[in-house]
Amino acid sequence: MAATEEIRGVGHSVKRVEDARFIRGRGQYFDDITLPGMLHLEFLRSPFAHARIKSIDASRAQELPGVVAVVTGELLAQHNLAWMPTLSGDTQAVLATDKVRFQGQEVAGVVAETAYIAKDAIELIDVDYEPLPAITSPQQALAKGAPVIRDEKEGQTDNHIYHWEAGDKEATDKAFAEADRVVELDTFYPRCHPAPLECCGCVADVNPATGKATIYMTSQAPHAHRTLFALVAGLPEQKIRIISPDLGGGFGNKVPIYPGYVVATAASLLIGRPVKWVEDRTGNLISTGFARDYHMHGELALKGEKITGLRVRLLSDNGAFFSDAQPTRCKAGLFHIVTGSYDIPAAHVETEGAYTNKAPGGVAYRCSFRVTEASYLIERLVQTAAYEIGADPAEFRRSNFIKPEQFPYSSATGFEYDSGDYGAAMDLALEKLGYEELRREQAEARKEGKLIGIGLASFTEVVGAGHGAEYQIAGLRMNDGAELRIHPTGKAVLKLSVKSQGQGHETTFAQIVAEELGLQPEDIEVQEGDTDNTPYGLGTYASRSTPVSGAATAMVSRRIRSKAKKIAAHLLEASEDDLEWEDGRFSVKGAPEKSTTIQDIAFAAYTNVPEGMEDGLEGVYYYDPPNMTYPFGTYAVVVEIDRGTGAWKVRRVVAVDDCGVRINPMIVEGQIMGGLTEGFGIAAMQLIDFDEDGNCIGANFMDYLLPTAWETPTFELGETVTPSPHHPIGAKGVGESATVGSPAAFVNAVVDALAHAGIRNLEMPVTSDKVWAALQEANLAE
Ligand code: MCN
Ligand code: CUN
Repeated sequence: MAATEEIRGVGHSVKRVEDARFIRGRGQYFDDITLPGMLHLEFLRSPFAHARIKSIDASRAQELPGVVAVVTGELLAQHNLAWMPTLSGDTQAVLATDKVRFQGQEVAGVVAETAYIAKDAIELIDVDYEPLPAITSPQQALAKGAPVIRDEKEGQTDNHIYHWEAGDKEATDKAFAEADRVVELDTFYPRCHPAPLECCGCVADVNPATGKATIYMTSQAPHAHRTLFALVAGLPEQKIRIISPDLGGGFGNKVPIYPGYVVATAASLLIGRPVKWVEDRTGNLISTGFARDYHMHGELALKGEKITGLRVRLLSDNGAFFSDAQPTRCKAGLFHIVTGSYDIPAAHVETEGAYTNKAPGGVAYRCSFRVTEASYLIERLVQTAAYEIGADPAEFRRSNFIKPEQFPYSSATGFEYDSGDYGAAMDLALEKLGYEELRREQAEARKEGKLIGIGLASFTEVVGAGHGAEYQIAGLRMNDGAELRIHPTGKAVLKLSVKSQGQGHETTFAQIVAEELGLQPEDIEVQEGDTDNTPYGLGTYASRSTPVSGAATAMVSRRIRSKAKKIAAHLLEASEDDLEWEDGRFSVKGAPEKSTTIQDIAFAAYTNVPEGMEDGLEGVYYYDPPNMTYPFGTYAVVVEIDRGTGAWKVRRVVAVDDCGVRINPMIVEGQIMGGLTEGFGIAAMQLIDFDEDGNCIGANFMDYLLPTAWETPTFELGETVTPSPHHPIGAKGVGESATVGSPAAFVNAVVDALAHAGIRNLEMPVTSDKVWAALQEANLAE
């Protein structure tokens, strides 16, 4: 019986159960779904970044055999669907009506019997455009006399979106006035794109007889999407069923609602047949949620080796529609951790957002609401400060870290860090790296004309939104549910509101139940993604599944355990107070032979409950976290620079992460390696750029470079464990940590190789030509 075998609960590297179907090609993605009578949707996209639409003539397309309908903005407008609300209270065009506002924007959709016919028909649509000047930077956007991109918005007379600030301006000004030194850094976190292997898409099936809309879609947040569909389209919520099947990666790209989902659903509703939309790679790269595009200016006030103040000015390029997924309290999530791992008494941050003629987006890509940018800025700034005062970057960090006894720590911008031991994580990283020895080697090498750089990042992240009273998206509190049913034979089904895109939820969430109830993980099936069959919750992003839904899972298991205890007392004819719980069984204190297993209890729950008790062993729990969780770590990177070409090679990467208690250490390490690969890609090569006409450069994988196995360095991992005090099992989220923390470590490493010659900054992606220019500037080129 199970109880004699070790329970593979929290802390076990259980193999990923989902891989059994993935590696056999038996996953089911939305594109695997074919329904009878299904039609195909393709989009005509704008060739211009900014142009007025004078007319659209779709008659030739309409006549092509096999074309069922051409959907234009004008048609959608008749149903009040030409515009949709964004997650941050702006509006976004579903299909362009008056103007196109970025290259690649959806102008019309063709619905046809096959995708090939639909694509051919796209070519037959004649659009008469009047090109307008394109705005490709927020500086241009905010300049006097700039053409107004959002001229359709009432009262919008410029391209400015918001001004937010956080912290104490007066205290910060005082800290700077009293500083003995001020260190500054201007840097730009360029636009990049999550580029999941599977692009976005859906199959929308509105049944004309029942009125039920079943939408199979690439969604990281199926419940939130269903509610938004109900609000936007006016469909009754119980008549909408979102099914998010297996996803081929998301990385934040599948959080927003895109025109494709809306047009496919509207088309299915109007035509009465299922409609499939499959986005192609270029469509994905040029029109869906990009990330970053953030101009940052940071200043540190120093007194000796102590940081006494931080001042930050930000300028954000939000593209043509402001569509950040924006929880209320968060504003710019950057505010949460802009002071990083450091005890900085005064801070003040101001941020401006601007519209440009670029695709909307802004938050997504393995970050949590701009914390990636915050982490990058502070980790680049502290390194700069260390050079300026002639301190060792590691020691400088150490003397400014928040100390373990200061937790829970209130930051200067008003957030409470739950727990941390930054020194321990850094010590372990330095030890693994052999830091002292490497510094000696670096100095020796320099004498021989060789350039070695050592870069650190001691990041703090914030994940797990997050306290429903303060964190809401589109008015919805950011909570998550877990529903657990134990069947008579002691096997269980766990249903979750979150949605894995590859993170291994089916394995790890079963382990949480295993830990709490003493069932083996293989006896627990985890289900996600179907809104008709899972409890409500806001979904998977911002590494919130473990902090929120993971907590709900632990809590619902405990709720069930307390009912199980009552049943056990009945079965053992003992008082509840005399029972002990261990490894899946209750036994009578002092009489261990008198015991009953969770499996026996499950059977009794349906056959032999105490009088007056309701049958069954199941429950649902909606978890509202009391606070966010703050994972952290230190990443260390060693690089060598080729003085002849500016090429840089990564010699080593040491990554020490602390995400509290690790549920599945193997999966956590997989998350970290994946995240480090993306951090490396962003630092070294991933760039979505635009020419002056607003043409997107980076619209395919020839131009938008992702690291392959060839370029990706080897990672050496380490861990420390500082549990979250407010999470039921002490876990913090980890999915994004490595992408948040590592870009600064890579860039710091390259800068470090040149720092002795006065180089302080290189902009991402740090390509060889930029390093070559720096080598020239520093008289180090060979
Ligand atoms: N985990 C654990 N112990 C912890 C923390 C996490 O064992 N202390 C496990 C979890 O149980 C889960 C995985 O690690 O199986 C990630 O958990 P978590 O940190 O809670 O993050 P989420 O599940 O909410 O995933 C979201 C996060 C985000 S926001 C992006 S973006 C991202 C990421 O995960 N996208 C990914 N990792 C990804 N990994 C894959 N393969 N594909 C993506 O699209
Ligand atoms: Cu910011 S990307 Mo993840 O939160 O889905």
